[in-house]
Amino acid sequence: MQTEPTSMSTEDEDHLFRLLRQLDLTPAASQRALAAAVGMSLGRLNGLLRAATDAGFIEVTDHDSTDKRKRVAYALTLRGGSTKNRLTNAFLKRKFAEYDALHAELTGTTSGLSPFRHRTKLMQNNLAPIPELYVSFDSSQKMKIDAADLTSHDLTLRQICDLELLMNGGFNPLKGFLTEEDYNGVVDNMRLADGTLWPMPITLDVSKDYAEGVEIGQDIALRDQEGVILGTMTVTDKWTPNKAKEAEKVFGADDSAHPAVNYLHNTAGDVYLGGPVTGIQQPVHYDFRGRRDTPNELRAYFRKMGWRKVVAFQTRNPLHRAHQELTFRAAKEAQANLLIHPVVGLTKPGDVDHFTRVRCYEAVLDQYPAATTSMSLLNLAMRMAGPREAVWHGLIRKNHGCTHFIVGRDHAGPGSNSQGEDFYGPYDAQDLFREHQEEMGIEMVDFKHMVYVQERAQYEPADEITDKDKVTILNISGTELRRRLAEGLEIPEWFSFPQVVEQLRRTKPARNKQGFTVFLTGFSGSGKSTIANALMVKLMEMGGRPTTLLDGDIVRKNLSSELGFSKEHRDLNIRRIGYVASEITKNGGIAICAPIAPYATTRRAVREDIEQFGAFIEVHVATSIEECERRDRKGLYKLAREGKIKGFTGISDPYDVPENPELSLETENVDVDNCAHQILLKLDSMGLITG
Ligand code: PPS
Repeated sequence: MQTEPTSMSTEDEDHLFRLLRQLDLTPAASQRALAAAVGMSLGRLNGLLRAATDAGFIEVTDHDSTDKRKRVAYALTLRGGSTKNRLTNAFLKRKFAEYDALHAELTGTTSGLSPFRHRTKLMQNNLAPIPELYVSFDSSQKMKIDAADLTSHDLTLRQICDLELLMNGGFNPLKGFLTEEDYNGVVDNMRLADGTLWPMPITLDVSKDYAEGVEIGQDIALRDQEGVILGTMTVTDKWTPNKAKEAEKVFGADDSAHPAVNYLHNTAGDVYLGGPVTGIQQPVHYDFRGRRDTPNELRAYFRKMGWRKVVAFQTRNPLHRAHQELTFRAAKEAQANLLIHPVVGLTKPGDVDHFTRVRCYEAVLDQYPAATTSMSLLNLAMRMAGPREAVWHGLIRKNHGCTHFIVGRDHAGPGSNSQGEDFYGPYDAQDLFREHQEEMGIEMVDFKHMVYVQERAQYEPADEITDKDKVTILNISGTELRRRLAEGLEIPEWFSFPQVVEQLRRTKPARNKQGFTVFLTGFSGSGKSTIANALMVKLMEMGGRPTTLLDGDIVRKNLSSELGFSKEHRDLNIRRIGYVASEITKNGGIAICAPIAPYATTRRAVREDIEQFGAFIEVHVATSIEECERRDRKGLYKLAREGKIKGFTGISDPYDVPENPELSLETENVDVDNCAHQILLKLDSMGLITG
């Protein structure tokens, strides 16, 4: 039976800590070896083992060994694992206080060392290992099995990123998802309950239903999207947050134009759970494995290379020449080595995907002197919180062993709010960082906007150019770059490296090589199928891209044969068409769809699905209902009027006329060939076809 441990003396806590740590390392050691390792008599050890078993920290199992003294093995339970982590921190804190007191006695000053850090005398602050939340490999194997009995929580993509950085020390000093008290402190004044600076709420959001099934004190298993267990959490807090307040305080406005506010209101669960985490294993990454490093791996690398000062560059974009110049200057200014530290977790919706970006970074890395620069990928889920985000990024980089951090113009900016204005001022992030950098223990290298000065053929900070009226200043904005890529236009060498442009063009070919979807909508008998067929033949005559026709009737036969014409079924039918069209578009083909698609909201959803990958051209085949009924090719209107077909579009079921289609076709006095030709002209004007 498990008994709650009563309050323990410091000495008991130290003994328990030593015992749990030792059992985590050598679960099958003999009792004699164990007693020697933890520095106590066999009698005392036996008493402690019994107490730890009663408290549910360890389990004793028979062990198959020829050596009599090794017939039992001890394994940490889930509870033992989290207790070990808690006691480790308490132990370190106490030892540090003792050290600091001794230091003060000898020198008359405090040591200035922070309490939660492991340190070895000869190691520099930023190079010594930092605490992780993982248990040993042996314990993790056992915990994986024990956790089968726990309630599971399937982590979202954002939570997986957060958990990885919690477990590997990237979010040090956090030891788990925030408790309510810590959360309130972070939201209100960027501080945990104990006063430590921490600007970003790292919370485990869950649905109301899930939260109802979880009790305070319960351990839950944290699993990735394939069900693999990554860690456990002891739930100490459960509360319903005030999301509007969180949005105002953390992101500056409760405005859903901000991607993180949108996430908060429309994706995140309504209830937050908090509590300490015990790490079992890191999330698996199949891509760029050699380029991913934990904080301790990077610290070890810096130690090995003898890098004492390291300046980190955070980015979520491909690197162009301006970035290279900026990072060179930063390294020179800080007299430090350079770490390119791009985010590959979650960035701003619409960003260049991380696969392409990493290929771009790898191409640019050759442009840096190898001995001075390194690159590592950070699996962070960004929030685009500008100033607070900059401070958060700084703390994360400090945990990764960096001494300096570059903050440029509009750091982690989310773009414009719903009034079309920027959420934050361009240098707000630098101001907030500056205010806190001493306390953070990482120095900012601030940069103003870099522009190209043609006459001097070099990049310079915009505010340092004193002869602005005598020189030609060149700059290509992000929007302009996207336009040039989309239209296959030249991207000058002064702006980027040819290898980077090549990678970007591979992922986003010019519009006339990208896939797209033509989506014809209109009443039954309006002429959608006939026009769609003519268009397909014309596109096939031109050649170049595979073309697929997803006509209403064809789809209903091959893809949606079980569906009828209720609103629910029509929506499902259109979403299926949208899914297939988005796959075709993604893979560079042309999809021509011709369903009635009577509801505007469903058409909008399909548009959003497709526009991630290529253009969506909505064509309203605007034949009037009277004309369709007059034609009545299939005799269905007659049956609908007689009430023999229920819910017939235009007769007894609604049709939302498209408000802003890319093209509207009058068909009543125009032949099919001309209608198809009008679509071709539209495609040409959008740069989707040539000639
Ligand atoms: S929807 O609403 O977009 O899912 O409809 P769709 O799949 O395009 O419909 C294809 C054809 O089904 C016939 N039909 C009906 N249409 C509308 N309402 C009702 N109740 C109905 N029942 C059968 C109709 O011939 C559609 O014809 P076309 O000419 O292909 O649009």
